[in-house]
Amino acid sequence: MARHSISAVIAFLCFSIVGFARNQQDQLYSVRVSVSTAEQRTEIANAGIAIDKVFSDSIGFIGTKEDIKRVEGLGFSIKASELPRRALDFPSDDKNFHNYSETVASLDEIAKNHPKIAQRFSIGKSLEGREITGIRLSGNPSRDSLPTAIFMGCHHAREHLSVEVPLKLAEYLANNYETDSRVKSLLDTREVVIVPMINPDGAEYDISSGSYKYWRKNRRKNDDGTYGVDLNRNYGKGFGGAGASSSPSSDTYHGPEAFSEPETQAVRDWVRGRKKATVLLSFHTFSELILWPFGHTYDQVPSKTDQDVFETMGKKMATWNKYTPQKSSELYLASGDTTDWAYDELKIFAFTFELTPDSMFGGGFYPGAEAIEPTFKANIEPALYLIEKAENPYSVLNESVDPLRLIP
Ligand code: 0X9
Ligand code: ZN
Repeated sequence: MARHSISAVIAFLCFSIVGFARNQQDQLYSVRVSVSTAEQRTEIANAGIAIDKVFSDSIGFIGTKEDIKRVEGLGFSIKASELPRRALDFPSDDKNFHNYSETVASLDEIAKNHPKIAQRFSIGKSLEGREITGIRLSGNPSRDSLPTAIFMGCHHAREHLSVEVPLKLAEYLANNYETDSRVKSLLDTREVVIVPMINPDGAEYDISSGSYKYWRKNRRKNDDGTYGVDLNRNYGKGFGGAGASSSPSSDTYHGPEAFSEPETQAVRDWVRGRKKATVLLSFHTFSELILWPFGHTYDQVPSKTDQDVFETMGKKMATWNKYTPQKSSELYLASGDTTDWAYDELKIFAFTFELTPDSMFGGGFYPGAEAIEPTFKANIEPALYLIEKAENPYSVLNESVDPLRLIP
């Protein structure tokens, strides 16, 4: 491929991020590569790199020496700095983040305190046998055909903030049901299902040594002895295509086949069972983006009407959280993610939010517990909007229709 002459490479400062090697012995680097087009970024994604941040003239990722060599081998120049080791215990320094058992306990607590509207459920077990658990919220729990909004977090282990936001959303909806007429009318006419930790094995592994490991994937032991499948490359649409790696050691390893992993199988079967699911939001971190399908191709979704719905909803939600709204492929191609599958197979209007911070300078994957509350607050309105629009997402194309009037 073309060789790229790099003029401006910005030294990457990683003062607020921490790390141990992902396979214990490997030093990790924070890497900046000067690239400016989606095609160049896809070329890097195709080399098995998990791009964390896209700037107008560069991208950032976290990787090993081998990752750096692969990118240099493509002709790109890089600037890398070692990630320092700094003990950042979880849950001591970051004790307000929820580990797996605390997440389950929080969901149990919500269900216990609000038995009429909240029930905890499991969608299946992770590879290491943890229940992948969620909560169903509805003022009409006996009706099983209500329009359904689905929220998920933590496909990627190190993205701990993506657990906190859906967890807080569950608390917010449950706590405000009796007192907030908007929340009450939404829950009385809809079902909200929230699964905050899709990848519990990875999330637990990331915090298992008292230092964050920058772990992304699940904990599959691959045939070559490396660990992990990227769950957000393991879904069925476009599986194995651009921006997904066939190399098991890669952070974007797609796995041996679509839905090879118990975690994605569980999501697939559970989402298929939500017969009236119309909207879905998969929380990730970071970069402050609102993304919609397709991500595995530069092509638009086949329906121009659906494309308009995605764009209208995405841009509307951005007015509240101030994130950048865009079609996923404008960033770089990535195949086999949740949203492309959910839209393609089930025509669910499925979004990815890349939460706070905006960049590595705000702490990257580990922004600190002080990020939890403001990030949640910024995303309340977008979440309520999605729940409102679950009744009829196409109503967004006619702004004169007040969505609350559509509630039967
Ligand atoms: O690469 C991903 O899976 C997501 N970014 S992250 O930094 N959280 O890993 C973005 C997925 C967006 N979808 C596509 N670009 N297809
Ligand atoms: Zn992610």
